[in-house]
Amino acid sequence: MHALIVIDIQNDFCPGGALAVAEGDAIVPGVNALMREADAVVLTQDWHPAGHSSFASAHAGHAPMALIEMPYGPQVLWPDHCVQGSRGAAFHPDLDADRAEMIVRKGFRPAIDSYSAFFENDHTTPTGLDGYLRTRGIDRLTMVGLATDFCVHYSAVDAARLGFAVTVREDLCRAIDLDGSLDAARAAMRAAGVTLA
Ligand code: VGL
Ligand code: ZN
Repeated sequence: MHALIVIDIQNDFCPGGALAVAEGDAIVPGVNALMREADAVVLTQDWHPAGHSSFASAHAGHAPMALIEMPYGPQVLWPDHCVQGSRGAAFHPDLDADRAEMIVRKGFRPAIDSYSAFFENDHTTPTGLDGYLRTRGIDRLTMVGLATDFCVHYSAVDAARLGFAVTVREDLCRAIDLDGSLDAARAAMRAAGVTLA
């Protein structure tokens, strides 16, 4: 069984959004088309409480895109984005979200960020997606979405480590590319056994 995992195609990651990824909206038609070929479609939704610890605004003296040390490791500080219930946190209006059988929300714990669809950034707190996929008999994953070098990257690496066969469709992803993060993400995904297509 094969699932399409659609990562964070939300207004805030699209042009005009709070953490806009260049051409983030350009992938929507291709993602919708791919949904029709999958046995199951899962969407992820970045879903932060106001004042989340990954927001630069929650750390006096730090600007967005600064890197700080959190108890669980290094953390990029982001502009406020994907606040629960906001328009920015909603899926892109053209995304065929009705096709999804499961929506995984992540990043809702105030003190910890979550890039991966499987684990929070401490790499140990699970989201429950692993159990959902396994109990449905799903063993192959195709990943698409935003952003290639953060949430897609961490989700793909975790999925491969958990034993799924993972393909990332790079043509249906777009990157933030912060200080070489896209090249680093590609290398990490390849090293984890992820197929980049
Ligand atoms: C993401 C930064 C912060 C992503 C989420 O979806 O890649 N990036 N929150
Ligand atoms: Zn976020």
